[in-house]
Formats: sequence, C-alpha cells, structure tokens
Amino acid sequence: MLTIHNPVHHLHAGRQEMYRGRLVPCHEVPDRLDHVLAELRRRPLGALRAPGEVPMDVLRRIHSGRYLDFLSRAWDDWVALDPANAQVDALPSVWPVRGFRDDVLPDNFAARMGLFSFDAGTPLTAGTWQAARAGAACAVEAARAVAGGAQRSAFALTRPPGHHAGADFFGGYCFLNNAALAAQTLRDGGIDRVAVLDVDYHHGNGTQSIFYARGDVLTVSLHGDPRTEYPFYLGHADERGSGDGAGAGANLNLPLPRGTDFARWRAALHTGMAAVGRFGAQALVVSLGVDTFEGDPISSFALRSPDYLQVGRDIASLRLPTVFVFEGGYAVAEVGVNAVNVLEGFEGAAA
Ligand code: OKP
Ligand code: ZN
Repeated sequence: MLTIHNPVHHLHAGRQEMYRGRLVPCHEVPDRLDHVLAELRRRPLGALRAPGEVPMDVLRRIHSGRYLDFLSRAWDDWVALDPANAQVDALPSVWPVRGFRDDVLPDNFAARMGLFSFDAGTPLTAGTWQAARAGAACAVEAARAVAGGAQRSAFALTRPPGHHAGADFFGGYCFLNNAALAAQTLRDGGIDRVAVLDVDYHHGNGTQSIFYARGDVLTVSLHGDPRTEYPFYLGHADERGSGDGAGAGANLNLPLPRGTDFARWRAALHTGMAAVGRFGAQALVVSLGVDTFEGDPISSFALRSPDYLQVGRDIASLRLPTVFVFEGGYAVAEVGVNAVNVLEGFEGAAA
C-alpha cells in the first residue's frame, strides 16, 4: 500500500484548547503522526512519499472560496492585530447561532473566526494553513493513485485531521476535510459512486454535511452517540440524507453508547459495510480514526490493539479500491500500532 505522508504536519502545533472553562494542552499533537510513521517504517507496507502541492481549485471542489480566503490569511490577520499575537494561538470566542446572519463577512477578526468555526477546541497556529494544505495534498494524491488504477489502496497519513471540517468551517481539530477531498478526487477521476466509511470515534459531521444532498457519495459513520459525545449536534440515526431525493438514503449514522466493545462495534461495522455494498460503491474512502481504542484519553469505546487487524480484514472483504485517511487517535504511544494494524489486516486479506 502506497503511503503519502505530510512532511510539514508539525507546522500545525496547537498549544491549548478550551475545555471546561480552562485552557488545557492540546490532544491533537505532532507526536501522533510521528508514531504512525515510525510504526510504518518498522512494518513497511509499501512505498512512502511526500505529496506535491495541491492547487487551490482542487480545494474549492469541497471548500467555499471565502472560507479558503479566510483560512489562508488568518494567521497573518491575527498577527496584524497585535505583533504580540505571534506568541499566542488564535481561538474563536463568539459564534453566529440561530437568527444571526452568516452572509455578511465581518471586518472584525474574532467575528470572522466565529463565522468559520464551531468550537473553541481548535487553535489556529502560525503553520496551520501550510500543514492543512499539505495534508489535503496527501489525501488528493492518495485518491488519484487509486482512481487511476495505479494502486489498489493508498494511505493518506496526515494531520491535522479533517472529518469535522465542513465546506466553510473548522472545528474538532480539523480545517480541511481530507476524506471529502479524497472522495471528490475519486469522483473527478471517473468513479461514479463513492462511499466514505468513517470509523473514527467521533461523528464525521463535516463529511456528512458536505455530501448530505448528494446521491453520488454515500457517507457512513460509526461513532459515540452524539447525545453524550462530541460533536453533539449531528450524527443521529435519523439523518439519512436530503436534497430533492438525490441525497435521500445516501447517509447512514450508527451511533453507539459509551463503553461499546469490539463485538458490538464490529456488528455496526458490518451494518455500515452492507450499506456500502447496497449502494454499489465502486471505491471507498475510510476515515481512519483509532480513538475507538480502550486507552484513548478523550473517547469511551473499548477496542484493543489486535482488534484493529480484524477491522482491516473486515474492510478488505468489501473488495473495493480504498483510500485510507488518517483522522483521530489520542493514545499517542499506541496510535501507530493501532493504525498500522488496520492497514496490515487490510493488506493481508486483500492479497
Ligand atoms: C477530533 B477527531 C476533549 C473535548 C473534545 C473535540 C474532539 C475532536 C476529535 N477534552 N474535543 O474526531 O478525532
Ligand atoms: Zn475522533
């Protein structure tokens, strides 16, 4: 399996996120990716390379122009407010909820941050744009390799993650939706029906919202029940897709209770995979978060490291060209073993 890794991911290194009224150290740290890379070097699965540059018009296939303009300039705008800001990450603190307008772009920087975000847990740093753009390039190139038939499967090893980012908002540690960009790249590469299978602990709200009205991309997410788990406001089982019939039926949410073990989780995986089969997907994007691990510090499922080998074998049984996109997983010491277990299980079964 070809891996495209983000060589500048460390340029995004948030210091603190808002949690229960305090600024606490970020969970989404550069070490995460370095552990996966180290494990891939220990257990090589194929070629490993960095991406080229992704053109802005490819990003515009998924993200709005005004969001990309904002994101690409945000750090400079933040430092222009006050040179001392260069030592501080930018976090939003005000949001346009129901009844406010989102069509007028505010001049005020804090107001723009809120317009384009949904939480205060996602610091924007000096290198966020550079890192996120290179990460998007990983996803796009991995998808191109698979769409063109050069590879049966590929892995976009990148951070920051992407599945919470919408067409025009960041949040949940995510800025550009790498999985959505991969799915769109497969579509633009001539594959008519694409499925996204999101196995991260958290609901892939960004990916769902991007494709919600479309019938050409099925989105399936297994996740902690949003009644108790982040991102709280989306991810319920009754969200089945919309859009004058086009997207109807092309979204499936499989919320699971805290404490879910592998047997129960795997049954939901099989339900999601059956939906991918019924949809007639010709290629698959897997949002590969391993924060379902029992030791994850911010999540509450109970998967164990060897279970991830079986997850990979199960996904391989779909027999689809597959792009894996790295998402969450915050038990830093184990994240490499767990992620590579999925890929090794997949490769072993796909052979
Ligand atoms: C990103 B991904 C923890 C609060 C939760 C947001 C979690 C984002 C997860 N103190 N903050 O889906 O792994
Ligand atoms: Zn997650």
